[in-house]
Amino acid sequence: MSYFNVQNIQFEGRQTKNPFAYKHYNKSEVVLGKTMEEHLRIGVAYWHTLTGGGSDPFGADTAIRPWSGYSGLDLAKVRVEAAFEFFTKLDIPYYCFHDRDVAPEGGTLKETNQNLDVIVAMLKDQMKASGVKLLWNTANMFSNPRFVHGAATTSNADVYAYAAAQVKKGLETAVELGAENYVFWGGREGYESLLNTNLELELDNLARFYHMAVAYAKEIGFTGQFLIEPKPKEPSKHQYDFDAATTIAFLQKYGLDKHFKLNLEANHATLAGHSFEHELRVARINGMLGSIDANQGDLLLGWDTDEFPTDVYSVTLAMYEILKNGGIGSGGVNFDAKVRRSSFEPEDLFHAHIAGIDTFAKGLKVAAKLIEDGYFERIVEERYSTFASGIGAEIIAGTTDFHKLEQYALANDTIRNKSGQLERIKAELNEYMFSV
Ligand code: XLS
Ligand code: NI
Ligand code: NI
Repeated sequence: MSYFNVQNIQFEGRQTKNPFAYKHYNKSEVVLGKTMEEHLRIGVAYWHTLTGGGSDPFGADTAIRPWSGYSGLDLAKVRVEAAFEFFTKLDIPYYCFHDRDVAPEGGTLKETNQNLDVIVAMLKDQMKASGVKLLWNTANMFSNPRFVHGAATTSNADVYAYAAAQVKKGLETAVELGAENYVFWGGREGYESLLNTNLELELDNLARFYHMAVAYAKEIGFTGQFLIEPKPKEPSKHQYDFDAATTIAFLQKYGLDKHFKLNLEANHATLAGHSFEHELRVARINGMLGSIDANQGDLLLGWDTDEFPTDVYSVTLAMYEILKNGGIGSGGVNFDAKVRRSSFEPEDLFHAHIAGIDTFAKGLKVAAKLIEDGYFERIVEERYSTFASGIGAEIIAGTTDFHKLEQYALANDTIRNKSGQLERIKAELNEYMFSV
């Protein structure tokens, strides 16, 4: 049985006119000592590609899918088969899911868990047969109305307990399927108004929740990496894990920083008023860069549009951060991205992933060349050269104080700044992108 009328996607290089082929992603090509497949660790997001149907707040689903026409657990089963055909045809190594993407909720928590068990058993068989692995799973604690006030930051202890039970099951699922990471994204972990919110209690409870997750992971032998995915807003008006810096400070305050890293998403960065590379840099210099959700937003729209990433410029700078991090570790490049509502045919799912994957392959190659040439390293070394000797070296060595620095400044009447030369740098960066 075949669900997609598309051949296996293979690398054909830049000359090909075949839209169902990779032009840059050559999985076995070695770049800086590792294959592209090992560098990128590409994953497909189940929710957008298998579960989502194109609805928006103003209109119904538009997507034509091979599984349209099924419902309930039957739909979930057909999706699993279609999913693995899709992953295999794309020839990518990973996928990611929320519990509720793969299996429907039942009437009670017990029934819901039973539904999940049926599907997880199928996923396990399919993973074994195909070799496709689970990059991460997570719990959807935002769609069901019970989470109206949050999950681990709810005002209702019964909901808190339900959320804990859900994550407990999620961690068991992670062990069962050999997930390499487990993600927390707190869509409803935030607040609407301070007028009725105990901000301190909610944050303390969130930390308690994470500590209990860490303890349970240890208890059941889950050795994957815990990840938190920051986002500033949507659906919450103010989300607690606002951005990388806020999340790192939270983890440090509550003694959780050794147990967690960050899963950073491009469109969440831009919603927080940052570039993607800013978020990656902040995580990297704090040893917290765990994984990425690859997508892009629209500068003309103020929400999480989750478009497939096609911006070579941004992706090159993101890949530069990942390479400087020494790689993405147990994380990967998860395409948390959806086809546009008007791209409703099944083939569009292939075009979208090919576009995103080729953009990352190109970004990887350009970033590798920049690193080989020591391009940014030279710029930065030169720009900060005043800290390499003289008074600057003393500042770095920690052998100065305000008295000494005042003495130096009083005797130094000729401060000379140099140009930052940003325009020249951008022109040269363009040349790297055109030529690699
Ligand atoms: C939503 C988030 C979500 C997480 C997983 O904006 O990106 O999809 O990646 O819960
Ligand atoms: Ni995401
Ligand atoms: Ni998102």
